[in-house]
Amino acid sequence: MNIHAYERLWLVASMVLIVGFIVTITYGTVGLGITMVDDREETISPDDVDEDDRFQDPRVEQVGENEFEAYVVSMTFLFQPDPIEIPANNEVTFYVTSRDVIHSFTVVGTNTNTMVIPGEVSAMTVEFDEPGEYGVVCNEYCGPGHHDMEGSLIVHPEDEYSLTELSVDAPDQVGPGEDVELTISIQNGLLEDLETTVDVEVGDETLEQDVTVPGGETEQVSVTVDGDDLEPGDAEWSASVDDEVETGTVTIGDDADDGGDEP
Ligand SMILES: [Cu+2]
Repeated sequence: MNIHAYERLWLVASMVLIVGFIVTITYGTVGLGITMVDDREETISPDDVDEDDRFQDPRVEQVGENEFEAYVVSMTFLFQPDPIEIPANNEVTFYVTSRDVIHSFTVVGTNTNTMVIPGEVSAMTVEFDEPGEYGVVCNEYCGPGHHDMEGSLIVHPEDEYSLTELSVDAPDQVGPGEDVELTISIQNGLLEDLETTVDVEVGDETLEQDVTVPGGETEQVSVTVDGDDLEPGDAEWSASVDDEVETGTVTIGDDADDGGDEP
């Protein structure tokens, strides 16, 4: 059978196109690692997000030497936690769920992007090489505040990353000349030990104390400031560990409200 040269050319060209389409679709579905949000992860009722161990306290956790997990809750019109803070050059698995309607969790300028469906947990493992601040947006229309739904993801250089939390128990008031005692709890969320210094200021007095907090544990430090060194009146106090700071005020001497006459 004689086929005209042009006819043959078009036949070949259309075959190439069809093969090209199949190759690109296959690459898009398999090669790029794009998956559907499905039931492989445990499901969760949107009403029970507050009682769920994973999501009642949205957070980042270290689970292995270079492995972290981030539990993120999205809702109209925000993400929790905000900001999300992770270390660079470590594997981070994000688990994201929704409290209300369909959202997305999209880290701007990266291919970290997932749909977030109420009742489902979206999971994806990523590693950021570039420290910096990235925007997190929702790209599924979720209501009138959708355009304001944004969060941020801060990628810290690996050696500057910490998961330290500080809480301070301090008196509101002490009698004249009495010592002021601050009880400082330092929680170390990393698996490695934290060797650091607690800096305490009460009024004009400053004190510091070295502390080692084992990985995953909380250590309490008590710091006492001699009451004789403090002026009567309101004194500001602060306690800091690395970048974490807690502040407050303690009244030294008699409360001005209890009728005492000022000299
Ligand atoms: Cu939205």
